Amino acid sequence: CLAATLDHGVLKLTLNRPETLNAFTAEMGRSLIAALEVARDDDAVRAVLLTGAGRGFCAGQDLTERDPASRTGPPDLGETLERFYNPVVRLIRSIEKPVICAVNGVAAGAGANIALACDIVIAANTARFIQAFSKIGLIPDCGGTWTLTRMLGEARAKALALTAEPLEADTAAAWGLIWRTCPAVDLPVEAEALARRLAAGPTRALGLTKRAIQAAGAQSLDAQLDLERDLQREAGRSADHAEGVAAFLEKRPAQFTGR
Ligand code: LHQ
Repeated sequence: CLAATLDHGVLKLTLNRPETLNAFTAEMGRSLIAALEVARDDDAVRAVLLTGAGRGFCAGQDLTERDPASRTGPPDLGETLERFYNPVVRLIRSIEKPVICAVNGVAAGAGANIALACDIVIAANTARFIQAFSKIGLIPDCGGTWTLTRMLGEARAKALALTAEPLEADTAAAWGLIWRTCPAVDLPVEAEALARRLAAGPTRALGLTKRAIQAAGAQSLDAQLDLERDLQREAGRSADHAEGVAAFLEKRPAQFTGR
């Protein structure tokens, strides 16, 4: 249910249950967590590319799968989030490498919000984002209430979440919810090219950049200047910084190693 390949430093993870638009199962959750832990720990991985097989990206939780422990009563969805979904979102945000999401088709419920947790989202212009939760009496999860509010403001966040109306990918890009769209046929090639370019980059600096930008929303400019000082000190000591400057002075392309 999850295909993983490592090529040119890009760990490509493909949600692979196309007959259900890649709806999430417990097995898929466990596999995704394990793959993201590899991405975090293995130096050979310098970027992650998450996408879906078939015509959809991910339709959220597989609504046919019930937790066996809850057959006799209502399910404990808090437990489901803590076991499967929250670790995925926490990993995406804390891996200090670029995590790119190529949204190839509809992204609904948890599928939408896992996509939006990624660092760079590029979507097929045929894709849609649906906060489907209210249709089944739930609230947005996987950080959706946080992500949507930060990226769009309360007015759009609330309207999307309360109505569950689909948001076209082009509108999502115009609103600043995702980076950009491209024609659906071009998405695999464009996303792969972007992921490879980032995987060939100065991984340490990219990871520290991610950390700094994520910290920015929660602190003052003064504190952020302190953080930039500390992280720039660290970046300045990296082999890739030395290589970047040497390459510039020698008028040649830099050969970054990720260290
Ligand atoms: C599906 C699903 C699906 C199973 C399509 N499950 N089969 C929830 C609970 C627990 C803990 C944590 O968090 C969450 C978070 C959530 O994610 S809640 C939100 C769950 N997702 C949804 O409510 C979305 C349900 N799906 C849809 O509304 C539609 O399928 C969308 C709008 C995504 C796509 O519509 P269409 O393009 O018209 O496709 P379709 O509906 O015909 O779906 C294709 C097949 O995929 C179909 O099966 P079939 O055998 O009839 O061909 C669907 O039953 C199946 N499928 N989503 N979540």
